[in-house]
This record gives sequence, structure tokens and C-alpha cells, in this order.
Amino acid sequence: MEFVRAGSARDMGPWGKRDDMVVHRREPFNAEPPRHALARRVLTDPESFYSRNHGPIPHIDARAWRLRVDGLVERPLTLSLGDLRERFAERQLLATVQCAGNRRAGLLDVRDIPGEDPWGPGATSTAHWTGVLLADVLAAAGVRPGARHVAFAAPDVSPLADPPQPFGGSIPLAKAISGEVLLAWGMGGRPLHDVHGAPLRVIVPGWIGARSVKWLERVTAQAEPSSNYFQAVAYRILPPDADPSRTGPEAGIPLGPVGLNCAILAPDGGTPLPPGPTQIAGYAYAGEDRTVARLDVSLDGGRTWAQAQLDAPLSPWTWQEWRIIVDLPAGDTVVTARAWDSTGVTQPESPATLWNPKGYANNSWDRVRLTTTGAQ
Ligand SMILES: Nc1nc2c(c(=O)[nH]1)N[C@H]1C(S)=C(S)[C@@H](COP(=O)(O)O)O[C@H]1N2
Ligand SMILES: [Mo]
Repeated sequence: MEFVRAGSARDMGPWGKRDDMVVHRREPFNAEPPRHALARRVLTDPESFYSRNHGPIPHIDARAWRLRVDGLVERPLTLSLGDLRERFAERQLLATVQCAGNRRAGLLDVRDIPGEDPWGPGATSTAHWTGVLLADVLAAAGVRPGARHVAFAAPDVSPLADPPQPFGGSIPLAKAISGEVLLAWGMGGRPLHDVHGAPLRVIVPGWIGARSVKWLERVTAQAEPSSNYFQAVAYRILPPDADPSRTGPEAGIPLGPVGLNCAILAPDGGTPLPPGPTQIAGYAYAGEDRTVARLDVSLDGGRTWAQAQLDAPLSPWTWQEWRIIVDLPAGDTVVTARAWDSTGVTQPESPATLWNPKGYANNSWDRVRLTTTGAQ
């Protein structure tokens, strides 16, 4: 296995991404599309799909690659890509992937979060994934009694982990065998790009992106959650006064299912607009087994709200588009959006109420400041 360096001639861009990606870091590569690139479409094209990496991007020789399935199983397996295609039924999954750090920028406005990138609302994207069900592969291996979790291991060593270690994580067995989790080799009808986990990655729909482990090498049935840094230490909600460099494994609340969230994608506030009727559009996403039931927009900071037109999800695992025409007054206007989900829950008003030391799961009301042409 070799590692692909940012800026190498192998790939344009260097990761095949659009020129106007917001690049938070080049090494490891972390980038999100601008708001307008996600607006008014359910599917995100591969050039616009965000990418979140904790270490160098591996370039894996797909012919030499093998997936190991081991741990508490009757029959440990070693599978090539060909084996996966031949032995298991091919499945399609239309799913949104969302990073737990999506919209962290709003938390950084409250208080600094050293070492963590200021993601906007673009650390989430949606694609058609092609592969096989994790449930089918686990059934072939025969999960033994006593297994409660399924751990995923990858080869990319993260210098950000303490100590540095390959990326990994786990999900509960119940989710793993639910028939919802895919081992994917295709994205948007094409083979997975290196940056998205070629030759094979996990897609855990409705759960934080960190569980959708890329460059998957090993699937292990086990009694306990993964002890990998990114499961046991990072991707946890710590109390506001905790020092993340001092908290040990198992502190805080481990993140799993994604919380209700929404974002305003267009207009993005970048250019002045004529006053008058203006379409506001965005996404809302409820994660796991919920859907978005209502989307409210306010022009007066949340005193009064109007209901946006909200699309049904295209699959149980996708974000939902919404839009509304508002009468934009002359001058500056802060547009606010909040979603309600199918359990009747809505989003918190302020990022200050949910600030946490690693900056995860900001699902406070989204706000965009619009200004009109000719404003004083
Ligand atoms: N091996 C590996 N898998 C990984 C990561 C990683 O750094 N290494 N990042 C995770 C995180 S935090 C997210 S949000 C998603 C991002 O997937 P994407 O880069 O395809 O958008 O991949 C997850 N899988
Ligand atoms: Mo993430």
C-alpha cells in the first residue's frame, strides 16, 4: 500500500474535487463544498461530496486487497472484492453521510476549540452507494453468542490520535445485522474514489460519519465496543468544563445516531440581493429512524415563523430539501431556520447551550445574514 500525497499528479484537484471546495486542511485532507453546491439537489455529485480524513489517504491495490471477518464468528473469512461480488447479493443504498463536526463553526463562535476545524454546514453529503449488506457477510461468518458489537479497522494511521493509530470504530451488533449497513465499493454509480475509501468502505446510514469507516480491512465481532481512539476517546460529547487532553477512554457520551439538524444553503449571504420575494432553500436531516416533519423559517430572530415547503425523504436515510419564498426587506436580515422531527422534537436555539470541548453535534438553529442591493 502506498499513500497518495496531496498535490500529487495522480489526481486533479488533488482529490477530484471542485475548485471552490472550502479546504480546512490539506494534510490530512479535509474539505467541504460551499453551501450553494449542495443547494436544490438531493444527490451530491462526487466532485462536491465533503471529505473528512484523520490521516494520509491510502491508495490500495484492489487486486491484492482482502477483507478479514473475524472475532466472535463461527467461520473467519478472508474475502477479495471478487468474492464479495460473487457470494453476496448486490445492494443499493441512497444515504446521507454527516460528520459529527458538521456546523462546528457555530460552536467556535461561542468558545475556541483548539485543533478542530471550523466546518460549516457542508460536512454532510448524499449519494447512491453500491455494495453488499454487512448483515449478509456477518451471516456467512456466523456471529457467535456473546458478540454485542462489530468493529471496523482501516490502515490509515492518524497522527491526531493519542497515541497515533489507524482509524477505526464500532457499531452495536443490532445495527450491524439490521440490513441497513452497507459495505460499499460504488458511489454515485462509479467505483469509490480513493478519498472516499476505495476499494471498500462501510456506510452506516443515520449514524455519524465516523462510523462509516473507509478503506475497510477488517470486521470483528466482539463483546465490547472498539477500543480504537476514535471510538473510545474522540467522537464523544464531553461536559463543557472537561479538558479533552486529560479525559481518558470511555469519558463522555459516545456519538452514534445523528441528531436532528438543518441548514440554509441558498442564498448564502455572499452577494447582496434585490429586496422583495426571495427563495430560501436548504436541507434538513433527522438521522436514524426519524424523518423531518416540519421546517420553520423566521426573519425576526425566532419571534414569528413561517413553514417552508418540505420534501419527503427519497429514502429512509436521506436529508430532505426545503424551500420558501420570503419577502426580503431592504437592509440587513438574519434568516433563521429550524426543523422539527417525526417525534415532535425541535432544534435548540443557541450553540452556547450545547457547546462541548470537541465541538460535535451542533444542531442549533441555522442563521444566514442577507443584505439587499442599495442598502444603506
Ligand atoms: N479509515 C477512515 N475512515 C473514515 C475516516 C478516516 O479518517 N479514516 N473519517 C470518518 C469521518 S469522521 C467521516 S465524517 C467520514 C467522511 O467520509 P467522506 O470523506 O467519504 O466524506 O468518513 C469516516 N471514515
Ligand atoms: Mo466525521
